[in-house]
Amino acid sequence: MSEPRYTVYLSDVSYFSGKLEGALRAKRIDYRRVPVTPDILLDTVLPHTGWMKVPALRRDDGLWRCDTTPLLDWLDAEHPQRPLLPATAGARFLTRLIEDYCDEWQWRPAMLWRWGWADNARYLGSRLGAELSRGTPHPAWLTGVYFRHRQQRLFVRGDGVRAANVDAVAGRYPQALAWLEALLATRPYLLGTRPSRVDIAWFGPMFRHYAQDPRPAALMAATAPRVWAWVSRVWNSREDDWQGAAEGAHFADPAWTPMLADLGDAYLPYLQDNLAALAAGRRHFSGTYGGIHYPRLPVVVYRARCLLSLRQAYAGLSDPDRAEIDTRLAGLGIREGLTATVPVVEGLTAVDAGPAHACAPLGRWARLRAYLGGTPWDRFGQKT
Ligand SMILES: N[C@@H](CCC(=O)N[C@@H](CS)C(=O)NCC(=O)O)C(=O)O
Repeated sequence: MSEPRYTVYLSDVSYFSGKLEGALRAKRIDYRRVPVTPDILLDTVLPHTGWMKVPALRRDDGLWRCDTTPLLDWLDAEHPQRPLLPATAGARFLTRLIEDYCDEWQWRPAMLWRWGWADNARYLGSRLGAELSRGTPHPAWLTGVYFRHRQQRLFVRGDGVRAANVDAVAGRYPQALAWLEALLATRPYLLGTRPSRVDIAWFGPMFRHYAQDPRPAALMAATAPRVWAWVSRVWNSREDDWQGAAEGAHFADPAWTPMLADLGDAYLPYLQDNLAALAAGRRHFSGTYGGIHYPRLPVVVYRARCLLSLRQAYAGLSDPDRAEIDTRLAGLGIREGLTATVPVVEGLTAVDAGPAHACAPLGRWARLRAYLGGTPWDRFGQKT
């Protein structure tokens, strides 16, 4: 049997690794799985991609790709026979918006549900500890305790979650379940009869976090059986899904409206404030988004780049496509969020569609710092 063309470096607990694997499986592309260890991250992934992040994909000719959104665009162009992106420009644009929202705005509640309760956090800490102690002299339990605290410090408290807003932030998950339950009442996949990028976008939070972490999984099974079944359907999607005519994209369905309304009401204002804070040279900012107050949010450079990408995608639509989108999104605050004047940040570019950036091997201390700290979240996406 020949070796698969692609090797994917991944973690079995990772949001974005699950997202990429869901897409590869839906497109029926064979790949070799390499669960990472610290040595693989430091000696293979980091030098070839510039980041201590998973997933990363290597093609058999040595080409590396990382960062799932541009990576999946590239994969659809390389393998057009089972396209995950919708055929029309308007539906592709709405897909891009929703994917960005799932990647960046659903991340906080997914991290809270994983790390915010001691029982769940202990379980995940022990899985992460086993993964990140392999090949090191550190005991798995100690590594687990270290990474549990690191994740809580960076992605829960460090991302604006406090006693005053914890219930409201946690409530974003049952809210998302209700949105998806409503959509899945009339179709097997979110845009119809075959998997699409919108399924893959929601698969990020829903698969490795919500469907597999014990606490949110129990809630999904009990309250959202259609979502529970859909998670398995995406993972188990089959050749049959691609037979027959593709149904048209269903963004016209009013069941999409509450999700799009949250995008306009909460996510885009947050992205604008993040960009404004970056332009002002700040490291933190506070704000109220979708009725929830978040104190001391970190300025995340990658998300400033996301806003530029979304603005460019909107501006790049043809006049008739933009008019159609504007009609669908009327009153939701999205057009305003994508066209408001924003400050210029010197050197800031939209999310990169090119190959991964290699970086020089690290010295001993830099290796230790990278092992313990990873790629600083707020700087992810800046060229090294
Ligand atoms: N935008 C990136 C995000 C990748 C990412 O954040 N991956 C997480 C795992 S889900 C990671 O590797 N985190 C390492 C860390 O926190 O240091 C993508 O879409 O691939």
